[in-house]
Amino acid sequence: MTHVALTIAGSEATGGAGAQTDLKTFHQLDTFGCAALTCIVSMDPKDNWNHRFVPVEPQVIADQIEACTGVHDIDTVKIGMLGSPATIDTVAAALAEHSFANVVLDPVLICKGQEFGHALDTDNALKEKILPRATFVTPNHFEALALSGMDAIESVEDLTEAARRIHEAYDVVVLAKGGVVLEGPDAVDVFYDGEQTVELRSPKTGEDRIHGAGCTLAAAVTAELAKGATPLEAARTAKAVVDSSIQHRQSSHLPFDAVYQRGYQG
Ligand code: PXL
Repeated sequence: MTHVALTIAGSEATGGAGAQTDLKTFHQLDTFGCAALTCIVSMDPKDNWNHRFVPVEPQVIADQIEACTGVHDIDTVKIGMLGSPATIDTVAAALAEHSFANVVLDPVLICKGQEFGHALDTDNALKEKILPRATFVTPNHFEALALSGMDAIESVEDLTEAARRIHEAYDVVVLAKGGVVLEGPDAVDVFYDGEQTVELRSPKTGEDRIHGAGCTLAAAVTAELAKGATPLEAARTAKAVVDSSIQHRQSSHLPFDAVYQRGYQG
């Protein structure tokens, strides 16, 4: 029987990030993916690809989660972009109702082209209502600063300290991503589960950010947990999936390339 993974995330129409990317990642990792959309993002070619953001009605989000959980036995979910306090309330209520074994949170506070103020709006609600229900969180550099309360993260040691603080504050497994922000030849992620600290490294493929890398990492963790992997195994596989998806990246008219999961062989 194929394992099922649910993503509760936004649609990024062009296929580079969000629920589209989550479903491709689930598929590549042999899990049956389903998706409850929280918002519709349409990047604007006439406005420097900034995000046009339309939230999905709270009741429609609840209905989608009800459909997915009614149709399938689901114990592992991924949460991506939520984008508004009303959406956060709806998703928090669904998490309370279903008590999924694994809740993987990509704490999307801001993404390429998004207005800073808009992301700040949801910041506190996410910390207050979603993070306490997460079991695994995958902050990037910016999100690790916001969630740890640290002033700067400039080294792998700082990133490790951030992962520890986030674990302590929210009792979650943390996979903190250094990405291209930390200097050095490698892209370093730090895994911390309260006992083990593990640095996951791969050579940087360039100094540019790749669209959808964060979504892919969290989705791959989700797929692996759904199949029964331990959190550390899931993190290791996810790092390899992101690496491969960056190698096989898709270029387009956007100023940045997007991940493509197709090449990952496992
Ligand atoms: O990469 C973060 C992200 C997540 N979800 C949606 C997005 C983006 C960035 O564009 O549009 C829907």
